[in-house]
Amino acid sequence: MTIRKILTEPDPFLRQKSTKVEKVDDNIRKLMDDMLETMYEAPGIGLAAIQIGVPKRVIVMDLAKDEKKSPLYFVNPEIILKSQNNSAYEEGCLSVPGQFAEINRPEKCHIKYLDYRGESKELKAEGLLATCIQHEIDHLEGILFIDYLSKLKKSMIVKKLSKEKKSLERIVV
Ligand code: GNR
Ligand code: NI
Repeated sequence: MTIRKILTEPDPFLRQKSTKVEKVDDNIRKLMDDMLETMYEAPGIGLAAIQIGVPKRVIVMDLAKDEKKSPLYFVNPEIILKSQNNSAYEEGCLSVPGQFAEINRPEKCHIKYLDYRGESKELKAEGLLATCIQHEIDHLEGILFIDYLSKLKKSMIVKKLSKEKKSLERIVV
């Protein structure tokens, strides 16, 4: 398994729409293994393939609070039902480092996806699981949580991240 670099805003790659996986083969499983290791190392509770520069509809997650790992793998996830009522959750994103904001999303959702073995599955999600799945599926469409903020708040965050990136580049070069 390999730890891969996580892309951060502003990076045009993060705005790309990811494409459907035709078949869950060993290459896709290797991608999921790398994503999981990268996510644990970050650390984060979810990661979409586009965040490591691969525009495929693949997501990994692990919401376990204790030491015991319980990885979740989602290939070609689709939301098949959303609850009418929303709930707010303080969100963060590995591609938007150091920034957090309350985001409103449907409280519950049902999704359909392929698992690690390529088998078709359905899942009823609520709470943090529902929030995280919707956050990750947004990544597959090129959407970041800061897109839901006011223009002003979003532009302040993007400006800050651009500055941080520029000063980092200066050190690296
Ligand atoms: O690590 C993460 N935490 C988190 C917290 C609240 C809502 C969503 C998330 S996902 C985020 C990791 C990430 O950026 N996934 O794309
Ligand atoms: Ni994210």
